[in-house]
Amino acid sequence: MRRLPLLAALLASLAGAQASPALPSFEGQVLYQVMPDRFADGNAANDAGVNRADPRAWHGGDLAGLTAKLPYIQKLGATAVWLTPIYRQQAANSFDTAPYHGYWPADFRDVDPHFGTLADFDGFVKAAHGAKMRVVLDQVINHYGYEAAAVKEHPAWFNGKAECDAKKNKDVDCPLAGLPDLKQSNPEVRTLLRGNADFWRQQGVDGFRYDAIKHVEAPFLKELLARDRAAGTWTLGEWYGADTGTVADWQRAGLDSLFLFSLQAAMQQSIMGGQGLGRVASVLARQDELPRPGEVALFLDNHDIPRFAQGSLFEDQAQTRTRYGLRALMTLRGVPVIWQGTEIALRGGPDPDNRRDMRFENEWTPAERQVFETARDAIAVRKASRALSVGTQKLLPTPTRLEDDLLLFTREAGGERVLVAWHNGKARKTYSVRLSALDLKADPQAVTRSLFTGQDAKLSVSGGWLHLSLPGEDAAAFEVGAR
Ligand SMILES: [Ca+2]
Ligand SMILES: [Ca+2]
Repeated sequence: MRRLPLLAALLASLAGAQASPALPSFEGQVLYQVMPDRFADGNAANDAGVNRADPRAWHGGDLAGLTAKLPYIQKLGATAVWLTPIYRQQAANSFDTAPYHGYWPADFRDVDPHFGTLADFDGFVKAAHGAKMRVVLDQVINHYGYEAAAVKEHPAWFNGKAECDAKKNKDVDCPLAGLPDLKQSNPEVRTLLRGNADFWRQQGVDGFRYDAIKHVEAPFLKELLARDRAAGTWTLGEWYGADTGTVADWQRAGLDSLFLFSLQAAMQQSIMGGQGLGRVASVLARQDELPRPGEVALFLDNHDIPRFAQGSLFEDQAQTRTRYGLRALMTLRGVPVIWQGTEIALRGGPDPDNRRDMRFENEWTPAERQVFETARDAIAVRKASRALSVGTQKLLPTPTRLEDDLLLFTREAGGERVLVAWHNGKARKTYSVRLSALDLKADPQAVTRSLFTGQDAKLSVSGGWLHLSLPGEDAAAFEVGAR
């Protein structure tokens, strides 16, 4: 009898533990984004309608090609792959464009024959998992393709002109780019979308990237996310243009991660555009608003915006600044995402020019090889450092006169601390900043070199001053020991 209260307490604590299991997490991962049609063609037998000279046509890439290129993605150092949608697409073209991108689904529970079969997808997932890599699949929950049979078969599943005209939230209830807009308040639609998530979960997918969530009915989305979380599926939402406030709101509403578009824009303008780093600092300064800053998806570019390297007229400058951008990305708290080709500074303007075919090692120029080596090294440095991969991030107060050219922050995990310095000046420069002004304590030490290979960046501390010798337009990271 006397044991009962103890037992009751034990049971209660077990119940408590069950009520709040560990949340799905990608902190420490490096995600590589693939658009299968534009990545690698592993099977010429499924190349119906392929015309690689036409940027709006199918180009022949498929799951067999992606599976064959997993060693390449591993060599780069990525630990997870995000595939844009692989669903069976509408057969017809719309606006003279083939559904090569995957965002015009006709059947959410099958693989488009251009990409292969469900068995090919299973083979890919098994190969990825065998290589200890995770798989994130794009999920479309807002719409069907223009020409999908379901549009005529189930008119009640869609918002029509009347709904669009009547509703207050046009983003949600009006078609996005004219696409047949799913009405998530319809119970059949909810059943369909829940079943789609379960279907792909059963194929072994580790995470979902939810497309266009700005345009989806929020009550349904929250319900879907709760089911994913209960099943251990990590969720990454695409709210186009999201800033820190939107990311924070949706992390609270049940998404594990969203893309931080405001940081992408700031990095594009500062690093590639040569404008001051103050705009990056002002985004990073809002980090504490985020419930889970280590989960937020960080990127230089993706398939919906012009390529990062397109921000310079000059190819060589774009390559240099992409190397800077890749190193900078790997110093930040969050989940870095690399869009296929950014690791070689592939160029391209708005869609579809930003979806040029991926080229691999034997097709690279020496300069592209150099960008790749920088990317590979930066990822390796991040993965080797607990501070860089999963540590906290603290922005240091840079003196006002330097804030356009210099961004300083620390990353810290356990006993390990790394000082990060981004330098936007065009030429090599030595900065001396009072440690007290940085709110930083550091012991006098011999010269410390940057963690990045082949980079001539140095740090030393003497007499209450921090001295940094930094190359122009680059990001460096220095181990500075425990606090
Ligand atoms: Ca093919
Ligand atoms: Ca909608």
